[in-house]
Amino acid sequence: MANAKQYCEELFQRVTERNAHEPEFHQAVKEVLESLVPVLEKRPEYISLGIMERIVEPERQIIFRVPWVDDTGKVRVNRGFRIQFNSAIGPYKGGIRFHPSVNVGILKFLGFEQTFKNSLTGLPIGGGKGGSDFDPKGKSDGEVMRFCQSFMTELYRHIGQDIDVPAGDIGVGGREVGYMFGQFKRIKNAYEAGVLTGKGLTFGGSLVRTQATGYGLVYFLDEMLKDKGMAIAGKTVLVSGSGNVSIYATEKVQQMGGKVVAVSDSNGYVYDAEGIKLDTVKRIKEIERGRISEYVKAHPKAEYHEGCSGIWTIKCDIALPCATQNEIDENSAKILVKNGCQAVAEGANMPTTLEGTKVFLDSGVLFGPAKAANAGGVATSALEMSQNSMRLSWTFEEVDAKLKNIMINIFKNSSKAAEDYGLKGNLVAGANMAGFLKVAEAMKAQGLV
Ligand code: NDP
Ligand code: 2IT
Repeated sequence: MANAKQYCEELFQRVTERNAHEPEFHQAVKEVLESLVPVLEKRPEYISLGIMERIVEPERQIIFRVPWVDDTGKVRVNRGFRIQFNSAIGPYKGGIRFHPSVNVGILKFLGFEQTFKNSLTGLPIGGGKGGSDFDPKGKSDGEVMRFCQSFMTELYRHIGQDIDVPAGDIGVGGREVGYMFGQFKRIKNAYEAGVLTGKGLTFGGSLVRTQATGYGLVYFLDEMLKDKGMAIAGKTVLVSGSGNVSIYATEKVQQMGGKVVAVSDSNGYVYDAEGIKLDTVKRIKEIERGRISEYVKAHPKAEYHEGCSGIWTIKCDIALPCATQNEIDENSAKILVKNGCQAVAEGANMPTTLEGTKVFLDSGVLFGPAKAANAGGVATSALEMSQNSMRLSWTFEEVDAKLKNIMINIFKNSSKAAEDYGLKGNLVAGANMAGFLKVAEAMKAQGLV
């Protein structure tokens, strides 16, 4: 093939035309295609076999109506989605997001990223993502349950432990997974435990799954730092968000001797110079489902500021974006670099814009991209599926050791791929290449499907 770079540029152009009004999907595809040019120069058969055209096109996209009744008796209608992106290496696997911003473009970017991330884990899971524009904020437990039941009443026909295995993401945690599992079991009249992951520990859930994304992120960060003779102990850390990923990233940083001085939510951020008291954050977010502004009531010396991007103006050694996509733009990246930030590891999916990523890479900041750094969550989901198939449960220590090992391997494989293609130290390119190669080989072997 004459020119891999030109091929990728033309393919990207077609992707933007065929998927108009989906800027997040374009962003995710652009980064991957740019990274893969050196691979395609060496392996032109991936172009001639149509692997590239197929890898940017979801295998199946499902969109459905979700009607439910709120506590006042009013009928509400939301939209449900499942994007079954790629099943070359295993059943579709990926979370469900409930957030008012959810649309097909957001879920396509997430499903696309998930395909490469899941490949990087080394486990047999394909890529998928789903969700709804339902907003769980301010809803009663009864409303959330009725919504989840209605959502599953449509979704159940598309999923299964060997077909597609959803889990949590923004707005979907143990409560929602429990309600969805209950409805699935009732409709199917079968106990198919492996159809969803992130389940409660009393009905097939795995130890460590709750902590896995945050813990895995910090294990990855630790590898990245150790490779340069650095350590987490003694470092000042910013962790955006205050949900599942943020809370358990904070917990692991603290266990390893780092000092987390700020967390946030979509309204604002809290700065606690003495170090964030995680018990307070857990009470506010996991139990009361409240706002992070309430933190200062318990700790009056801490400061609360409106506006979530302000967190990146605080001086730090390490930044862990764990809230949502595009939360660090070029300007925030420049401020972080100017203030001496040495490492960034992405807990959220695509939290840094392409321009922001360039700032970090050009400045020599150690940068762990989401696909690699946050893969611990889905990896532990795959371990949950294994335990469900075996009808066994491993101990906390066993699962945690497997998670750590997986994160070390993801770091090694991403670093090696970058080095193999002359881009030593560029984990963005390395993760994209290593994740892609396994999927591409499987697609090649399976023929034109
Ligand atoms: P949660 O719903 O538990 O927490 C999300 C946090 O991010 C909340 O603090 C929320 O604030 C904040 N947030 C959400 N949307 C926005 C927004 N548009 N602007 C600013 N802040 C926002 O979700 P998770 O912790 O599970 O997910 C966080 C990120 O990690 C997502 O990008 C997700 O895709 C990714 N991820 C999650 C995994 C998992 O296992 N859960 C695995 C891998 C990645 P508020 O409460 O105000 O909305
Ligand atoms: O983005 C992600 O990797 C997740 N939300 C977790 C997916 C999963 O299937 O555990």
